[in-house]
Amino acid sequence: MSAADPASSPASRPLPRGRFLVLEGIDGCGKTTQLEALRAWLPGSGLLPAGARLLVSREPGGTALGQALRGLLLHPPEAAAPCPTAELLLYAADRAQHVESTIQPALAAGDWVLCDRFAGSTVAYQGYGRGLSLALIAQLEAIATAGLRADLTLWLDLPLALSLQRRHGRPADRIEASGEAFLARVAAGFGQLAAQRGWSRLDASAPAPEVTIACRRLMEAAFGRGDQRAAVPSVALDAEAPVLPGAGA
Ligand code: T5A
Repeated sequence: MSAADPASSPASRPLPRGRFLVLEGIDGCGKTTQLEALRAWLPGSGLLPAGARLLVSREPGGTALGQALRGLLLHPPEAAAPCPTAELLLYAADRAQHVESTIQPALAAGDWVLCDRFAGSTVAYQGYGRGLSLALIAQLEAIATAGLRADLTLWLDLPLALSLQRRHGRPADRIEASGEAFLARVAAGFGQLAAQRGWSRLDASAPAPEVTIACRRLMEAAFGRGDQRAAVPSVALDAEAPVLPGAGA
């Protein structure tokens, strides 16, 4: 094949499977802030192969079904608030739909997916927080994710007191309103999970720009840069589906 053959150009070669990146941590730890910074930086970072796109998503709510579930989970009418087991199953349903219809197809096409929360949040909130069976949660995780694991999970570690301070004056959703003892168990659960699953820890109490630089360094260390550099910056796509009637924020 000659060098001039269009079939040999990088754009015509099938892309390698994409990368799955996840941000985890307690409420208010700065995930949304860092997600936006990474959404702006990653496409031109040189980490994505030429032609790969960046898909930005979240749980719950990364699909149309997930948007409806998000409303039921976080802002249900009082009479419709789910009990802990129903809550667990709704998060699992959101994840199953998200993995099968959005994340796996994107990764298979060679695109990268950056996601605000994934399966670790269920272990932290429904397992350590609500006290539901960790063995049952592991079974549900296997079903909902079909074995998908993140290539890199960044854990934004923030003391609970700072999380509460950052959210001061903002209306709490149903999970955030579950009380300080619940949130303390969730925070401790994230610490255990990070150690068990080999997550990368960031000090989320540092100023946001410093946290962003630390996130970038971890991504560069994990995925390298140089010969994969895209000739033109990739584009960032938003996986969030339109809000359905009755679905809250
Ligand atoms: N949940 C989720 C479960 O119970 N089980 C599950 O399986 C899953 C997937 C999701 C809720 O659902 C629960 C967990 C959650 O309670 P959500 O709306 O996605 O709800 O809630 P959060 O993920 O908690 O999002 P938040 O918006 O509350 O927090 P973020 O995104 O972590 O924080 P962010 O970036 O919005 O920042 C909060 C404030 O702090 C400031 C920001 O400007 C903002 O004002 N800030 C900083 N201030 C100082 N220094 C920094 N470094 C800062 N970074 C941000």
